[in-house]
Amino acid sequence: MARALLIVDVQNDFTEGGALGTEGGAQVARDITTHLREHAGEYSVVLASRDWHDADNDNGGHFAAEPDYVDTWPRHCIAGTPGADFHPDLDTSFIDVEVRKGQGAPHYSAFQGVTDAGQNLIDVLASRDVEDLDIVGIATDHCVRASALDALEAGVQVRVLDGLTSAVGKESRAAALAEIRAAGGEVVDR
Ligand code: VGL
Repeated sequence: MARALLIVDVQNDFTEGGALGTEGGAQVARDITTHLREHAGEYSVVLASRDWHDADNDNGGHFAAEPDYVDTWPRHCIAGTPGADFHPDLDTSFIDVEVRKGQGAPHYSAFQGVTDAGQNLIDVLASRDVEDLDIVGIATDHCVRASALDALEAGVQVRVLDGLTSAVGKESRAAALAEIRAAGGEVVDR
């Protein structure tokens, strides 16, 4: 039985100063790096996702000029731009497999993403006999939430390391963590 770590969307646009910056996002990048340096040996594979949107369309209604910050958002994580880069304080040398999601679509879950070779994370986990998944990253109440729920749905044991996540809103964060617990996931500090 193997355990994997999934790092969700630790990108410049989701950290302070970015198009959709979450409070504490840059600190999350640093703390995930510390976690990797101390715990990388516990993971058989380290996965990461990036939001990777098209520049020339609204990505399936995901972008809006007057966003509601629930279902519609300002433009963010445009493919190939600095906003879509990993935060510089995340040590990307630990990442074994990367998926990108959201090209022309309002994707939240990392499980909607694919590798450059077209593989999704369910297949990556299955091919490596991973049954336990730790999830960290941004945003707790959106992409971390959706990724955790998809992993649970697929029969993977999920632990969200909440101290290594940052959120868009305080109440939506609490609601997301409750939803993850109700679906069978574990929430721990780190
Ligand atoms: C996210 C809002 C819009 C996230 C992505 O990464 O959690 N949030 N797009």
